[in-house]
Parts: sequence; C-alpha cells; structure tokens
Amino acid sequence: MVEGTKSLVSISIIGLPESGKTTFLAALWELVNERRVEKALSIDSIGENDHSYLRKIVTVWRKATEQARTRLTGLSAVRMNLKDQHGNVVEVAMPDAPGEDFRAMWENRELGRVLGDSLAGGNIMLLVNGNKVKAPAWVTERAAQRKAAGRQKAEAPVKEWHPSLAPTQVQLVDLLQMISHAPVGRGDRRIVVMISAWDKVEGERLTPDAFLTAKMPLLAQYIESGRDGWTSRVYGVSAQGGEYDGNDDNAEPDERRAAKKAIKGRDADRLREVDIPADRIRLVFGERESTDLTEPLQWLMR
Ligand SMILES: Nc1nc2c(ncn2[C@@H]2O[C@H](COP(=O)(O)OP(=O)(O)OP(=O)(O)O)[C@@H](O)[C@H]2O)c(=O)[nH]1
Ligand SMILES: [Mg+2]
Repeated sequence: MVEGTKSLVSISIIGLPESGKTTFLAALWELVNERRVEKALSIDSIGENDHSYLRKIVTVWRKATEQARTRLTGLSAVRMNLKDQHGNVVEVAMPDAPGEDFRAMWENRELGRVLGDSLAGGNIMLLVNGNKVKAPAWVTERAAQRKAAGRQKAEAPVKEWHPSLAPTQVQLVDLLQMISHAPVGRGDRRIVVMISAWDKVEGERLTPDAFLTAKMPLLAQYIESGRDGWTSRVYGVSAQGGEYDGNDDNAEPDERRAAKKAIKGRDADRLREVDIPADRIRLVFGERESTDLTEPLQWLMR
C-alpha cells in the first residue's frame, strides 16, 4: 500500500463547439492508462467510477477518427482516480459538456442548473481550437485588400447583428466574466488556456503565449489584467497529433467531406502507425514540448 492523502478535485473544461474538449479527454484517458509513457499523474484504481463514456471516446481516438459532436444530453461523467509520484491520490472530476451549452450561455444567456453547478467553484481549463479562431476583421485591412485586388467597395445590404457573429475572443471573455461573478461562480481561480489542434498552427512558429497575444489580444489582456483574479498558463496541445479521419455522425455536406477526406486519410494512416498510441500526443509550454497532458492538470489541482 502506498502512503498518501486522498482528495477530490473538480476541474471545469470549457470551450465553444468544436474546440477539442472531447478529444482532449480521450487523449488524457489513453495517456494515464499507458504505463510505457512517463507522466506526472497516472491511474490509481478504477474505484467506484463509471468509465463507460471514457471507454467510448478513447476507442474512437485510438482508431484515429474524429469524435462525434457532444450532444445536448447534459454532462458526460468523467472521473478518474489519479496518483502522483509520492503516492498522493486525487479523484479528478472533469465532466464533458457540449460546446453548444457554452454557446447558449453567450447567445441566449441560458445556463442549466447541472452545468451551472459544475462551473461554480473549481479551476478552469479553457479549450480554444487554434485552427478555428474567428478573428476580428480590421476595416483598414479590408480596404487595403480591396485596393490591392482593384475592387470597388460593394454596396452590401445591411446585415442585422446577431450574437453568433461575434469574434471568438469576445464570446470567451464574456463566458469567463460570467463564471467569475455571482450568481454563476466566483473569481480568483486558476485557468489553463489550451490552444488545441496545435499541429495546424505551429507552422507560424509562435509559442502558445505569443499565439494567444497575437490572435486573441482581448482574451489575453483580459486574463492578464487580473481584474477577475485569474492566475493563468497557456499551452498548445495536439491531442491527436494531426488530422483524424472524419466521423460519419458529424453531418457535413458531401462535397466538403470528400475534399477533406483525401488530405486527412494520409495523416490518419501515419498516426495509426505510431507504436504507442499515446505518443501521438504533443503538449507545448513555452519552448518546451512533451506528451504529458497531466502536467497542466497537476498545476490546476493546486
Ligand atoms: N488537427 C487536429 N485537429 C484536432 C485536434 N484535436 C481536435 N481536433 C479537431 O477539432 C474538432 C473538434 O474536436 P472535439 O474534441 O469533438 O471538440 P469538442 O469541443 O468536444 O466539440 P463539441 O462536442 O461540439 O463541444 C474535430 O474535428 C477534431 O478532429 C488535434 O490535435 N489536431
Ligand atoms: Mg465534445
């Protein structure tokens, strides 16, 4: 028997639709169960926890197939008993919520009780898909592009504003502000910003920190300003290591799917050939790179 303490920690994993939440959790489950790969935390025991959801998503992950969109069925249970090198055991609860629920918080000012409870107190892991950031458009840039292309300004009909048109960073800052104050939650928490699909953006040769500052300055400055008491770290994560094959559950127009399939297939084949599947995972922090997804988790447990 190892000597040590046992505690329960809740970490809220949040992010808009398709930000990489389910993929991250699947890769994490693969990693903590893989004895051949070094990491800060590993699985201690199954305990009373129901792992059926984790088993389902990890099977999809191993086949190098995309996860199906998480549906509007409340939170899927994710609980793991993890131990560190000193034998301390922590039960980590990180329920997987549909990104649609976070979108509804921004667009409709709606929040269900179950999700609300899970956001109230614990530390936060915010997933942002680096490949899908809807950046704000500068009027001056648009004008310069038109000039370069020799186009006239088109008289477009005025489009009515809708919350869904807001840039990604505006939506995320609002989400973080909501959970930092009553009645939803509280301030003074730790936050890890995980920029997912890092394999798609690393070509820009930025550190995750610099990427956040360059692509989402409002979000970076909001966290940095300390107004709501965030203590933060920024990581880049490639939880798949590259592009996985499409998932037939995710309805997409046929032509788009066919075009993407050709490129994706090659990447997915290469990933399936990696001997130890957990070695597909890549985590970047500053200039440092590893496969250890449990390191940010450990930081969030303090
Ligand atoms: N290239 C690449 N794509 C990734 C990676 N991780 C996730 N993705 C892609 O990002 C998309 C969204 O991933 P999910 O994990 O389903 O995202 P989610 O946040 O759970 O989405 P919802 O369930 O809709 O809230 C999928 O197309 C993934 O294949 C990665 O490491 N690399
Ligand atoms: Mg999901």
